[in-house]
Amino acid sequence: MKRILACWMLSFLACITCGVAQAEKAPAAAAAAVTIGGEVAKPLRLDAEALAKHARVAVEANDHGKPGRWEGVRLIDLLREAGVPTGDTLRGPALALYVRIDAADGYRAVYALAELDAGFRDGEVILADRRDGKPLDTKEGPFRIVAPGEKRPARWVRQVTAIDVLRAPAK
Ligand SMILES: Nc1nc2c(c(=O)[nH]1)N[C@H]1C(S)=C(S)[C@@H](COP(=O)(O)O)O[C@H]1N2
Ligand SMILES: [Mo]
Repeated sequence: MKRILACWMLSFLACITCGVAQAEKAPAAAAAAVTIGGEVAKPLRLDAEALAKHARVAVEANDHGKPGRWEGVRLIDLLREAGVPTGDTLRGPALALYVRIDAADGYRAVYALAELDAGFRDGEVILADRRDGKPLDTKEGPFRIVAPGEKRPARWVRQVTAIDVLRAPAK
């Protein structure tokens, strides 16, 4: 009888600890991904593993006069994977599309889709996950937009959670 009781108590304790551990893990796992949605053919949820499958690029830029080297993936490559028109197909009605970047703290900024496409502009806008060889810290990451061509880093959205393609409404 004693044995049965001890066994029951052990499994009860194991259950509780396991439950607590999972509850603690859940928010961190949810934050470590970026969704791509809105007017896209194929909505995506990108975590570090999914991002690693894309071509990596490195950009050098100044953040308030402080030089840095960020690594990540071109935003336009992610949008293309989501089925958004890019390159030669980015024409006509697609020029009314814009991209809203949302952050965990409620901050948001937009880019016109054409601003992100190499057929229109130089200067790659990237979704960065590393700075100076290290993963981004919690204030900046895990994912941040870096747009080296900008004179001020105000659209370099930190803690990116969602990227949505929207259409400017008709007048
Ligand atoms: N999530 C988020 N990203 C943000 C901001 C913010 O308040 N929240 N501020 C922006 C502004 S106005 C600037 S100047 C830069 C500042 O970046 P830093 O904190 O790395 O210097 O981040 C931009 N990205
Ligand atoms: Mo700013």
